[in-house]
Amino acid sequence: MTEIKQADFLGSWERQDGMPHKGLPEFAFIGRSNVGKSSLINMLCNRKNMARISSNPGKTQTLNLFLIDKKVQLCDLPGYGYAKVSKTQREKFARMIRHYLMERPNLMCLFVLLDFRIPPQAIDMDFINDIGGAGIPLAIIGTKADKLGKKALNNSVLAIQDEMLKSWETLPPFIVSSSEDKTGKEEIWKFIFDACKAFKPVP
Ligand SMILES: Nc1nc2c(ncn2[C@@H]2O[C@H](COP(=O)(O)OP(=O)(O)OP(=O)(O)O)[C@@H](O)[C@H]2O)c(=O)[nH]1
Ligand SMILES: [Mg+2]
Repeated sequence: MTEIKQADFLGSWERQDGMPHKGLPEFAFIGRSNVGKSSLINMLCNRKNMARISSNPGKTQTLNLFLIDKKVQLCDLPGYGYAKVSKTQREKFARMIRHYLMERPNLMCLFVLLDFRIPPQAIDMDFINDIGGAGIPLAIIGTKADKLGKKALNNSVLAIQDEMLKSWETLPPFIVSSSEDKTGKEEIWKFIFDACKAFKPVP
């Protein structure tokens, strides 16, 4: 059982350059606005509102960094594709995210979150293909599993995997989660700590 003893909010940044990494491995969370990124980080850290959440999409607007038990960093990213923010703002977020993903020296894996209640969207697949194509290690986390029954959940998993197999030969790791009932918590921490074994400290 992985229990987190300490989770600290390190701060918010608009650019990767100034973000501390303390020579520690980092894992980032991305996905469409409202998919549940901030909620998932809180669930993983046993916190209620460490990463700020909102039922209004577009809540997270900066790169937010958390230090876990002084050995791993988690980064909460702004959502992509939220129609209600201006085009200029969306482009700013896209640049911020891309720069972070391309330049972050200690990034071990990007978790791409997909809402199980919504069929795979072109914007998600385009993002996954783009980032995967750029060689950034990624894993998929399906969110809000508590909202679906067993059969619907199964169908949703299959629909996502079918969509991904259109452009991927082998599927990236796939984890089912719910921040509501803590489904996936153990599996995600296990994934993180296993991946950390391959971390080579960066200067
Ligand atoms: N039922 C259920 N609701 C969830 C779950 N995760 C998140 N939510 C709800 O979904 C809404 C959005 O959650 P956030 O965690 O703020 O989503 P986000 O992806 O960080 O959104 P942005 O920061 O706006 O990009 C909130 O109303 C949450 O309470 C879940 O696992 N189950
Ligand atoms: Mg958020």
